[in-house]
Amino acid sequence: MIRMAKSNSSVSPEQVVNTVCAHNCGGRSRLACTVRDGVLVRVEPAPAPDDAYTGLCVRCLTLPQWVYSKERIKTPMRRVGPRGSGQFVPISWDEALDEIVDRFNALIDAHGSSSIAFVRSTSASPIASYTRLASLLGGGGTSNFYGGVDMAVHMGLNSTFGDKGMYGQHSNEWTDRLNSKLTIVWGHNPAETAMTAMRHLLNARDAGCQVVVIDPRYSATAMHANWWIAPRPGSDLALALGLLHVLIVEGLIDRPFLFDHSCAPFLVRTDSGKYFRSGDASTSEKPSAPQVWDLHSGRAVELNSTAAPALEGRFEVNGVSVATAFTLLTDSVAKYTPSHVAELTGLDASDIVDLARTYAKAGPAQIGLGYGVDRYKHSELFARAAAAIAIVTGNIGKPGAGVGVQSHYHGSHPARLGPGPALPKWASTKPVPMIEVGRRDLPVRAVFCQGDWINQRMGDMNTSLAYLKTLEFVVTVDHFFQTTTQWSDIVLPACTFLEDNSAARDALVFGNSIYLRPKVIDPVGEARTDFEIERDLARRFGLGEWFRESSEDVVRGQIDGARDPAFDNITYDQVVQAGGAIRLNVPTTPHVQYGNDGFTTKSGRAEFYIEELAELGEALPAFVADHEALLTHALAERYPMLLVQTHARQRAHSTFFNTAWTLEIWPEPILEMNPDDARQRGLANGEMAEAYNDRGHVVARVVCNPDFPPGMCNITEGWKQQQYADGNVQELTNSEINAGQTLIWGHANIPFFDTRVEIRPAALKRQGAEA
Ligand SMILES: Nc1nc2c(c(=O)[nH]1)N[C@H]1C(S)=C(S)[C@@H](COP(=O)(O)OP(=O)(O)OC[C@H]3O[C@@H](n4cnc5c(=O)[nH]c(N)nc54)[C@H](O)[C@@H]3O)O[C@H]1N2
Ligand SMILES: Nc1nc2c(c(=O)[nH]1)N[C@H]1C(S)=C(S)[C@@H](COP(=O)(O)OP(=O)(O)OC[C@H]3O[C@@H](n4cnc5c(=O)[nH]c(N)nc54)[C@H](O)[C@@H]3O)O[C@H]1N2
Ligand code: SF4
Ligand SMILES: [Mo]
Repeated sequence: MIRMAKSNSSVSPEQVVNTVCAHNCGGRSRLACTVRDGVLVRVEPAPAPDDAYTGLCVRCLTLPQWVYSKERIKTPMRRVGPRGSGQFVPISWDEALDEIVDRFNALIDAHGSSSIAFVRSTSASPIASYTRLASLLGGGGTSNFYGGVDMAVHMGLNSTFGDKGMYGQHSNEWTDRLNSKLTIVWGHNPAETAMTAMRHLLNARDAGCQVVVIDPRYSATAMHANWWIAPRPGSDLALALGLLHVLIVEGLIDRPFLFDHSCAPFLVRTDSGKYFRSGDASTSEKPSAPQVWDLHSGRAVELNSTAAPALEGRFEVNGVSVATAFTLLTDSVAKYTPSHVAELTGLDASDIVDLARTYAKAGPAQIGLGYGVDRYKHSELFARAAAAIAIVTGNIGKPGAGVGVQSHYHGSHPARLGPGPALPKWASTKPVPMIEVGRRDLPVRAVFCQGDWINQRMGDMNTSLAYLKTLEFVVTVDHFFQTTTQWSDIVLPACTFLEDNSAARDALVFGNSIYLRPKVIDPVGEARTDFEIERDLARRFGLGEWFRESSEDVVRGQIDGARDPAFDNITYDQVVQAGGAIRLNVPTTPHVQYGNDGFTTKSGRAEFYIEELAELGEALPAFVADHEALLTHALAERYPMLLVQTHARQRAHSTFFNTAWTLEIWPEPILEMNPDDARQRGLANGEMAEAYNDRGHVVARVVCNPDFPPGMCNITEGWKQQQYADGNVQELTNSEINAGQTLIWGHANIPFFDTRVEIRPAALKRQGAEA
C-alpha cells in the first residue's frame, strides 16, 4: 500500500485531476491523476477527506499502461469469420448501433422483449449499466442475468439480521477495528484483496487486538496474524457449529442479549418446525408473532406479556410439543463436539475449544467474513452459523463487535444517495439467475454483455459456452478484446472510468465521505462511455425521452435528492467546490451497525432459526456434507485435489490482465500446489500440468509451494482465454444449484470452489516452454 506523495502540480503545466478508482477490488481509492498534454502519465494517492481512507495499491500505478494498452478496442467491430474465430472488421458507430437496434427489434417483434438479455461487469458505472434501457425495451423489459457471485454469505446474514439488500452491510466501520480485542478474519485475504483496508486490521493488531485468520492456505494475511487456523477447505460450517457447541456447553453466552435481541426464547413446534403462534392450530389465520413460554404461569404467551420468558426448555401446549429456538440450537450443535469437529475439519480439538473460549472472553470481538467462505455450496448456512456465534455471545451492536463481510465497501457509513432518473411504472426486467443460464429453457435469443461474461461470471464454462453458441446474436461492450468478445457478433469500445466528457461520471459513498468521479482524459480512440452508448441506443429505440439528462445531471440529482441525513447540508455544488470529495454529515466516531437501529427481520430480532427452511431441514444451520469440496464426496477418489481460485493480488478480476508491469511479475496462469502433491504426479516446479475433471480442463505452469496444504491447489481467477496454454479454469468450476438459497432468495450462488480435479503432466506444452 502506498501513502500519499506530494503532487507537483503547482510547479509544472501538468494538470492533476482527482478521481476514484472504479475497479472491483472494492477499495474505491481516491486517485490523483497527472495529465500532461492530455495524456495520463502518473497515478498517485489523492487525499481523502478523512486521512484514514487515503491510499491506493500498486496496481493502479499501472493505469497509464492499462488505459493506453495496444489491446484496447478502438472502434466498433463486426464479426466476419465464424463465431469464435475472432475475425472482426471495424465499422462505424452508426452501423454498429443500427445493427443492434434492427436485430433486437426483429427479435422483440417475433419473440417478445424477454428474448433479449442483459448482463454486466461488476466494475461498471452504477449509473450506466444499461439497466434503464433493459427495463424499458419492448415496453415490458428484457431478461436480466443476475446473481451468482458473492451472494451466499450475504444471504445468510440477511436471513439472520434482516434484508439489507443483496450486498447489504452488516459490519461496523473499518476504523472501529481499533476497538476490537479480537478479530477473526474468516476466509478472507485482505493483504491481497482489500489492500487499502488491510491497514485497519494491522492498526488494530498493533493496538493489542488479537488477529485470528481462518484459512486452509497460509495466505499473505495469515502471515500477519497472531493465530492462523487451517481447517480443511469447505469445512468451516462444521467448525462454526463446533464453536457454538463449546460456547453453549461452557455457558459462554450473553443471556440478556439472547432474551432481548434474538429469537432464542421463541417457541417452535417440533412437528412442523414452524414457530408456535396464537391460534396455531388454525393455519388459515394470519401469522402473529411467535409465542414464548412464561415461566411464572407455565403457559405459552405473547412475548410482551411476560417478564419471565424461558430461554431453554421443551413444553406441551394444547397437545402440541414445542421447544425454544435456543433449545433447538443447543440440541442441534450437541453432536458437534470438539473431537467430532476435529475429524470433520482436520483441526486439533484443543484449538477448537481454545478459539471458542478466547473469542468469548476477549472483550468485544469481531468476525470479519470474506468471500473465500462464500464459494461453497452451503455458504449461506456457514454465514448463519458464524452469525449465531456473534449472537449467542452478544457481540453485536457495540464498538469493537459485529459479524459481517469486511471486504469491498463493507465498513463504510451506510449513507444512501438519492434515486437516479425516474422511469415509468411499467419499466422492469425479468430476472434470470445467472447460475441457471444454460441449465434450463430460457426465452433468450440475444445477449448484450457489458464486459466479459463467459470468462468471468460463469462457472462450468463449457455448459455456458454451449448455451452461448445457441444464441442468435451477441453484443459485447468492453475496453479490451477478451473471452466473450471472441464469441460476439458486434463489439463496442467502452471508455474506461478515466475517460469521459463529463464533469461527474458517478458519485459514490466510501468510508465516511462522498466522492465524485470526474473526467480525467478524453476518450481513447472512438470509445464512448457506457452512459452515452445506453443513451444512443435508447434514442434509436424511440426511448430518448427517458435519457435526457447528462451523467452530471444524474449525479447532481442523486446528491441533492438524497433523503439520508448524512447528506443534510451537502449539495452537489459544494462537493465540486471541495475538489470532488467531502465528508458526510456523520459522527466522527466509527459507525456501529445495529447500535441504535434494530434488526429488520419480521420479529425485529436476530433470527438464527428460520422457519421457512424447516422443510429442507435447514431451519438451523446444520452441516450438510454433500458438496464437492469435502473428502467424503463421491468424486474425491477420482479427483483427489480441491481447486480454489483465489483473487489475485496483481489484478482486480481480469482488470490489469495485460499491463506490462503486472505481467513482469506474474506473466501467465500458475497452478499452485504442495511439492509432495506435484511429485506424486511426476511434476516438478515450473512444468506444465493439466488439471481436469468431468467438466473440462486447463493447462498451467506448476508452482510448488511448501506452505500449500496437501490436497488443495489454486489457480487465481481472472486470466483471459488467450492467456491459457489450453482450456480455462472456468471449465473446471462447479455450478451446482443450492435448493435452500433458491427457496428463500429465488436464486443460488455459484459454488466456484466446490471443484475437484486430478492433475497430470500436460501433453500440450505452452509455445516456447522448455521441453
Ligand atoms: N487484488 C484483488 N483484490 C480483489 C479482487 C481481485 O480480483 N483482485 N476481487 C474483489 C472481489 S469482487 C472479491 S469478491 C474479493 C474476494 O477476496 P477474498 O474475500 O479475500 O476472497 P478469495 O481471494 O476468493 O479467498 C480468500 C481466502 O479464502 C481462502 N479459502 C479458500 N477456501 C476456504 C475455505 O474453505 N475456508 C476458509 N476459511 N478459507 C478458504 C483462500 O485460501 C483465500 O486466502 O476480493 C476483492 N478484491
Ligand atoms: N472461477 C471463479 N470465477 C469467479 C470468481 C472466483 O472466485 N472464481 N469470482 C467471482 C467474483 S467474486 C466476481 S465479483 C466476478 C467479477 O466478474 P466481472 O465483474 O465480470 O470481472 P471484471 O474483470 O472486473 O470485469 C469483466 C470485464 O468487464 C470489463 N469492464 C470493466 N469495467 C467496465 C466498464 O466500465 N464498462 C464496460 N463496458 N466494461 C467494463 C473488463 O474489461 C472485463 O473484461 O468474477 C467472478 N468469477
Ligand atoms: S485496484 Fe483497489 S486498491 Fe488498487 S487503487 Fe483501485 S480501488 Fe484502490
Ligand atoms: Mo466479487
